[in-house]
Parts: sequence; C-alpha cells; structure tokens
Amino acid sequence: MEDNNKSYHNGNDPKAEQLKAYTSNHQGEYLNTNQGLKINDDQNSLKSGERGATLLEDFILREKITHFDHERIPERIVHARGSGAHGFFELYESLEPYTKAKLFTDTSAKTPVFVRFSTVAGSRGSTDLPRDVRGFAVKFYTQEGNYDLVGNNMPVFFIQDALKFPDLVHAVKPEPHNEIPQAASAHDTFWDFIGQMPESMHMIQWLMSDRAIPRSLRMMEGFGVHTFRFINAENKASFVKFHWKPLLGVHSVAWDEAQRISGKNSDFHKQDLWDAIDQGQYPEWELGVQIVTEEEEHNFPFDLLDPTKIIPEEMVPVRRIGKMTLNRNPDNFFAETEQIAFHPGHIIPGIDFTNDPLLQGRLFSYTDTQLSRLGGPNFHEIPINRSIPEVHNHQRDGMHRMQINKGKVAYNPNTLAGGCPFQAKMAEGGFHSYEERIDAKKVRARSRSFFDHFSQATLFYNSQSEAEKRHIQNAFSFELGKVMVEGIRQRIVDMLLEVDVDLAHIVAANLGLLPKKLPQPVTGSIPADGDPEAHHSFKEELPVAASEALSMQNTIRDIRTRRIALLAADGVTGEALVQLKSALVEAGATCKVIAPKQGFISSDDGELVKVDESFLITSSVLYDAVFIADHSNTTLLADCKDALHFVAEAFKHCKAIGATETGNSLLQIALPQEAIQSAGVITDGNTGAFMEAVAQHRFWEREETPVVAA
Ligand code: HDE
Repeated sequence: MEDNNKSYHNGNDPKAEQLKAYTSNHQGEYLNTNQGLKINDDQNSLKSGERGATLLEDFILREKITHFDHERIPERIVHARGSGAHGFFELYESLEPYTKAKLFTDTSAKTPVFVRFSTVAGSRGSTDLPRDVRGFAVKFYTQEGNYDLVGNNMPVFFIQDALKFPDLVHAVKPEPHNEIPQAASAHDTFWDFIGQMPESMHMIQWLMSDRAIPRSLRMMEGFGVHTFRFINAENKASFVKFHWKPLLGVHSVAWDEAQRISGKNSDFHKQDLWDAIDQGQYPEWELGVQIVTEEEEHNFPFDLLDPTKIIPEEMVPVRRIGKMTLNRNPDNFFAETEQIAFHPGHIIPGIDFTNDPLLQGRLFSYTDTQLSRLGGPNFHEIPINRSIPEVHNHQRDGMHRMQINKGKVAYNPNTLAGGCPFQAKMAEGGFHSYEERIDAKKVRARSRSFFDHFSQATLFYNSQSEAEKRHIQNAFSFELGKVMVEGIRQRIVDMLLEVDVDLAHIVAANLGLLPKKLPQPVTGSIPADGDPEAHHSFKEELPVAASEALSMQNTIRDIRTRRIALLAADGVTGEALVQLKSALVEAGATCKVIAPKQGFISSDDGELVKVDESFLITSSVLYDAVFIADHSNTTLLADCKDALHFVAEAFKHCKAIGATETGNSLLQIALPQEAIQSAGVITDGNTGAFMEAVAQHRFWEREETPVVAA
C-alpha cells in the first residue's frame, strides 16, 4: 500500500509535485491542433480563392473557434470573484489530546495548501473593494485526504438556518428586474430582507464595520464560523472554533477610498496578493483554535450551534497552533483558482461536524453546486482538486473521466479482485462518524437558545474604538441612504435601537428619521410552528461588555509590505532620495517614484532618476503613505495640480505624509495649517518618524479635520 506520509517531510511539497505532471510550457515547441497535428498557417482560414468564402472543411478553424465558444463555465453563485495562492501549513504543537488528525498532531509535516479569497455578492468581473464579506477558503492537501476549511473574514453569519440562504443571496444580489446594483448591499431588497431578520443584526454590525473593506487580503482575519468537532484517538469529542490571525495585523481602508480604488484599480486586492508573493513578501497567518469540552457545552449564555454567535476570546482564549504561509502564485488562474472546488464536507479523521443547522445545509450545497459549475461528477480529478492519496473506489464513468480503472470489477464486496479496494478500519485511518447520541422528535422548528439576536451585536459595537463606531454609523447611513423605500429605512433604525441607542439616533438623524421602539423585535424568520411565545427574540446579559479582539484598533502595526509613493520632479535631491528609498526598502516597504511624466527626471546632481508612475496613471488611493522628496527647487511639484491632489487625498484618507523642508511648500498649498500640524504629518523630513507613522496604518482622528482640495 502507498505511503502518503513520506513526501510531507524534508521540505517536499507533494501537491506541487503532483501538479507538475499537468502543467505545460510552450517554450521551443511547434503550434499544433488538439490532435497533435502541426499547424503551418495560423493566420489565414481555408478559402475558395484568396477572396473567397471560407470552407467548412477548415477543421483547424473549426477546432479553434469551437473551443473558444466553450471557454466559459458558470461563475460561482456566490463568491464568484476570487484570488488564490499556494502555500503550506506548519504545526507548532500537537493537539493529540483533542484530535487524531495528523494535520494537527504531526509537527514535522509541512502540509501544502491552496487558499482562495473572495468577495460574496459581486460577479466574477466586479471590483475587489465593495462593502462585503470576504471568503477565506483553505484546502489542506493532507496525508489523510483533502481537508477544506471554508470560512469567511467575519466570524458569524446572517442567518441561522440553511433554508434561508437562497433568500439571503437573492436579496443581496443585483435586483432581478434590472440587474442593479452590482456588488453592493446598498439597495432595497437587501435591507428589506434584513429588516425581517433580526438574527442578522450581529453579522450586520460586522458588515457595516471596516472589516468589510480590507486594506489587503493579507491583512484580514479568517474564521471557520461554525463550531466544529475535534475527535481524539479515544473517540472523545470536543468543540472547536477556528481562527486565522494575520501576522501583519488586521487593517482596512476608508469607505471613500474603497470606492475610489474600485475605479482606479478594481483588481487592487488581487494585484496586492500577487505582488507580495511575487516579491517574496509571503503572507502569513497563525491558525488559532478555541476548544470547548463536551461537558462545558451548555456553560455559555448562547448556543454553540448558533452561527450568529462568537465565543468571546475572554471566555475561551484562542490558542495559536500553527502557521500558514502563502509562497507561490498559481500558474494559471482558470485551472487553479477558478476550478478549485471547496466543500465544508471535505474532512479528515479527527474532525467532524456539529448540528449547526447552517453547516448541515452547507454539507449538501457545495458538491451539488460543483456539478453544474464544473460540469459533472469527476471534478475531483481536476489537478487542483486531487487529493495526495490516490483515489481508489468503484465510482466510475461520467463526464470527462480521466482515470482508467483496470479490470472488470466495479463493485464491492467482490472476490474477483481479491476484495480490493479494501475498507479501512479506524486504526488504518478509516473515517468514522462521531457517534453523537440523538433522541428527538422530528420537527420543523428552531431552538429557543437561538433567539438572542441582539446581545452580541451590542457587544461588537461596544468593543469598537470611537473611529470604528463612526465608520459603522456612516456605513449604515450610506447603505440606508441608498434605500428608496422609507419604511425599510425606518425598520432598520428601529432595530438598531435594540443594538445601541446612540447608533440608532445618529443613523436616524442622518436619514432625517426618528427611531421608534419596536413593539417586539419580532421576526418573519422564526417558524410558524410551535409556541407563539417563542417567536420573540430576547437579549441575554453577557459576561463580557467589550472584547478587545473585536476592535482593529488593538491590532499589530507593521511597515512591512506597505506601498509608499515618493513624489518627485526635476531637481530632486538625488542623494536624499536614494537614502530614503533604501531605508524604506530595508524596513520591508515598497517604494515607487511618482512624477508629472513617465520616463526619467533629472536630479540636482545631474543624474537621471527613473520614474515608476506618472500622476496620470496612478492615485494616492493605491498607496499607504506619501513622501514629498527633497528638491533643490520645489516650484515644479508645488505647481503640479495632480501632486497637490495626491497629498490632499492622502490626508483625507488619514495616511502618513512626509516632507522635507522643501516639500513643505507643497504641503502649504495642498493642506490647511491645522492639517499640516496634525498627527502623522512629518514636516521635518525625519525618516524614522515617517516610517513609524506608516506602520500606524491610519490616523483616523484626522477625519474630523476638513480638507478642501480632495
Ligand atoms: Fe458558502 N457557498 N454557503 N458559506 N461559501 C459557496 O460553493 C452555501 C456560508 C463560503 O472560494 C458555494 O463552490 C450555503 C458560510 C466560501 O470557492 C455554495 C450556505 C460561510 C465560498 C455555497 C453558505 C461560507 C462559498 C458557491 C448556508 C462561511 C467560496 C460556489 C447554508 C463559513 C469558496 C461554491 C471558494 C461558496 C453555499 C453559507 C463560505 C453555493 C448553502 C456560513 C468562502 O455551494
């Protein structure tokens, strides 16, 4: 029997080895048809005479056009727009007391992974920066088969029961009569649905927070969302929640900036991920687990099976058990990122499901959707989807079958093939579903323990910094402002009263409304069967009033991988520019020289300095910070309207701004005095202070300072 184990050690990447067999490179090869026939003219079709009609006989033309005609497959119904990367996972410590999964017990193994990040609502060609949830799906190619952790960048979900998922998605997608708006939740149908769905209130806080507009895919957290089970070698179960913690911290852009990025570079996140990996700045996350024993299951004022709830980290700490590094870009977007098929039901021994009703529905949906998206039941044979263990079973035939199964036996049990392939006992790595005791009536109902829809929404809001709260208020005001039907707006501000009184009043005031106490935060989502009393949601007292982990204010701050714009023109001080650049690059930042025109500018010492981008093709929103390079003569840049706009806009988005004495003349024109004196604006050219300001990410308090030019 094959040993899948060996190849995981000694730095080998068994997935990369496997993929090699399927990759091809045209270098030095002749053009040929799909039948291998060499082609000597790929410019002209076969015609009756040079000016004549094209002949049906032209099989070269027909083959090429036919293939082209069928190049598209349906995009994912949700999470259509994605970016992917290869990498690996390394375990810090064995979790043997809790799970028998080798992935989480073998500290010497390096497990290959493929990760796909995505937006949810938009089409494949939409922008990277809508206000939206981000998918965070990880496929671990383990020794024991594929394990998919198909999560999001927010730890909870909108709904508690899978039966509501098609309604949720129909509500958020572009409205069906006119297909407007694309990749946006700011429209009537979404908020109409949310207004009837108080269980969504916690998730809605996350969605209206800056988490929905990440600075980078590399700077987002990831969450498994549901509570899963760990199963150890003694078959003892515990509950587990999964977290991905980015080592660069959790950071977001401003909403105004997000909208502008969508216009300037709608591939902003895709590009950022690609460039970071390409430049060897490998994105890293630690995997964390919150483990709860079976005995402790009912010790919480919420239900562990309810996917609209987190376990606050103050109640159960997150234990960091390993690290994922993304170190290789895909060779081909379609073959890998588009064709990868995730499924929360792809699990390995040592991990199992819980009865979370949302998870239970997902276990059906994912394979089902691949059947139409990838065209049949053999999608597991597509190279990116293949497990490292070779597949041996009697599933046969179907569209696009690759495997050539030998012999006449396609059934089990058999004697003709010596009983092969054998069933594996548990001790041989066979999967065995956890024997959960179930003794219940078959009912179409929801547990009362799921009815606290507001306390964690309040916890989230209370945990935010002042700036984050302001962003949430503005996000609600923006989204509801785009809602045409006033009754829908009113309903949401009324619901917000149950979350936070100030929040409700501020949003209502922005909309010209007054929030009203709901008679009961009743819902259309709670089933009609059963006790009518049970239809009323309620609010539990939580033992935690605010949780540090929920605010991005408390995150890691780091200058590494930050994009710095160095504004320059003819007369730039060459020596100073070189020194500044090398200090920034040394600290791990990326610098680009931006000037009025592309090509070269000449420095004060007569040297030519290469320009990376002109103002015409770039924008401050594509950078984290800006430094006005030292010049012998500043008039050229200070006269440049684009440079002034660049600086003013960077200020508006609360970014670090640096200038030497000569750069100050530009600042004086671009910004009001009050702004020049505010935090994060370095006017004395101090490189160290500038770098520290860049690492801070943003100076949100500056949002209160008016700037005219941007
Ligand atoms: Fe998904 N989801 N989902 N989802 N989901 C899909 O599967 C579904 C949910 C998530 O990069 C689809 O292959 C149902 C929660 C990610 O390829 C589909 C329900 C979470 C991705 C599907 C949920 C997710 C998907 C569409 C409620 C976070 C992208 C295409 C019961 C834990 C994976 C596809 C990728 C994709 C169904 C809810 C995450 C239709 C029915 C909760 C990251 O099968």
